[in-house]
Amino acid sequence: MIHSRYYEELEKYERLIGKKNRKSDFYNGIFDRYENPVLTRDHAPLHWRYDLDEETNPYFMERLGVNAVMNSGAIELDGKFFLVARVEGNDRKSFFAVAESDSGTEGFRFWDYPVCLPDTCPEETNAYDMRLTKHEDGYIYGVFCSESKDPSDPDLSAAVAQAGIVRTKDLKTWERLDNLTTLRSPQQRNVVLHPEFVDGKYAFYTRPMDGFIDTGSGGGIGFGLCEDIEHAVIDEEIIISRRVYHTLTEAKNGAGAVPIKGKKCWIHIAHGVRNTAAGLRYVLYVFGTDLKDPSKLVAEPSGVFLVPLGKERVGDVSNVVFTNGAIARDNGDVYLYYASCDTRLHVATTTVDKLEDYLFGTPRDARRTADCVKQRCELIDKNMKLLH
Ligand code: M1P
Repeated sequence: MIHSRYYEELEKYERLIGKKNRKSDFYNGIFDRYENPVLTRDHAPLHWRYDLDEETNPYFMERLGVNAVMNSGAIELDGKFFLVARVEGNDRKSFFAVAESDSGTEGFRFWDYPVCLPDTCPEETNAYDMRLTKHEDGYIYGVFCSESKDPSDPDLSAAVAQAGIVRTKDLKTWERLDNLTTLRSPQQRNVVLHPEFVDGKYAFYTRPMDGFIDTGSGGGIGFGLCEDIEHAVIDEEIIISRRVYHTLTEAKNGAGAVPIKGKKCWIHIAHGVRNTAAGLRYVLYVFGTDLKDPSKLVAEPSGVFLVPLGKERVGDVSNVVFTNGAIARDNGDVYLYYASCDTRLHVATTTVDKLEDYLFGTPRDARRTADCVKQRCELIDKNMKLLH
């Protein structure tokens, strides 16, 4: 028999899913934030967490709790919004699960079962942060981090990050392909597949790194081509968004959402990391690349795009915002899904036109205080003329 407490919890759950989400009063002219997160640990269905049977679970205890719901790939299919979320169990293992909504800003509901990917990598301990690419070859690809223990290092936390690749047509049946091999970089995380062929080849944004945490000699976000997606191998990775001293990318950076095709450029929403006395701080930034040659940087506005604010600053890994999914609709509306502190998922909305105005209208980083203050004084001078 179903435990009576289930019905009480179900009512709370349905209230949460049905909660309206409004734009918050945050303003910067670039994007709108929303009052509530779109996915949290409480959005995980009760039947994933509890044994509902009164006989085997007399205290109606969570048997397999969910700790966090965060970094999600995003895709629009037949006018609906789908997220492939990173769900982290109480056991620290992450898995993927599809949540869908009609509006994109509220009402996300998980499907009954999480995604069960073909288990082809016995050494893989953890899988997370899937980017979903609707590729012009007709498949939807999921590229994610496949993490395993580093067998060559006795340190218990020594791990290896690789890019796992799967594909599907319906988010239900998934085919696993070989992990990406990058001949010149021992580890990879934050790998994104470009939606179009480039020179007749599959194009990936990579993040070359020497170690699991530190990117070491990895200079930033890379770009590489491969012939065969089923056995993807990249030889050369060229750096397209560099790490730079005393900027938001100083410690590391990584590709985020699948780039959005604008009118003037490919729009990339990525993350940058710097080190502080309070630990690593992750923020989002935006850059643009050439429509014909997506490896060529054409717009690099100065500074941060989206940072953790207010309640977003606190969570399991504080001072972090991270994105691996955005949806750009045919009418130009953009839904950016970003997680805060590896704990919950939010949405911000904007448009392709606004993003391009931001990309080409925001000054570049002047790199030195003296030049930055000059840049600001020029803006003030211009405004003073208007104001007086
Ligand atoms: O904890 C913050 C983020 O850390 C990693 O990003 P990066 O590889 O750039 O350090 C990722 O594991 C990501 O999942 C996480 O949100």
